[in-house]
Amino acid sequence: IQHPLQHTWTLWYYENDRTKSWEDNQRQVTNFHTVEDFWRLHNNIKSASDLRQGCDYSLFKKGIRPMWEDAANKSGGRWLINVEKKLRGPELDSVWLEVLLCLIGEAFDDFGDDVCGAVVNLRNKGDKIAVWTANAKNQQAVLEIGCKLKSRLNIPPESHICYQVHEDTMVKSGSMTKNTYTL
Ligand code: M7G
Repeated sequence: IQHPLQHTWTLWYYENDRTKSWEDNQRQVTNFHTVEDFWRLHNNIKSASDLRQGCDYSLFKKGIRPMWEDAANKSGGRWLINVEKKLRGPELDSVWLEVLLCLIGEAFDDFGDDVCGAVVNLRNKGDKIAVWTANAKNQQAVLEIGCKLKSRLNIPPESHICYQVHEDTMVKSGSMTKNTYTL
């Protein structure tokens, strides 16, 4: 007997191939919709910290592409967690796993509909993990999702996480993007 999840999820892998467009470098790895298939997948792929610099994993609800342009993301934004490069290893992997478990385990209660997916970016300037939500104007949903993340990831109160609107990220890069909410 397999244990069904609330949603079917798609794992995406991004590899930075300069001969292709950003969109073409995003590839669907697989879909799953049971607890058992999640663990089978998790146990059989490279951990995030073993990906090459410049690569990403994304986990999104089936039907949502891990891109700003997708209808489900275009009004949204992301809670961004910067993970120092020295934590690339078991620490990064455990934060990423906890984020995945929050998603597939529907940790966000009444606000789960606002969750689109999550992304881990392996970058020379510092790794990033983000949870993408559907609508930056749904203040209550955004804040509740951020609070839940902060508590599930054991982020201390004095350490802040920021929410950035995709429309702002599109036009500014990286650390220059303004933070719409901070927790
Ligand atoms: P990144 O990989 O999110 O972060 O964005 P990084 O700056 O730390 O590497 C790098 C670049 O990838 C952006 O400046 C865009 O050119 C492209 N890119 C990233 N995202 C998330 C998107 C997206 O959703 N859509 C499109 N078209 N390009 C994106």
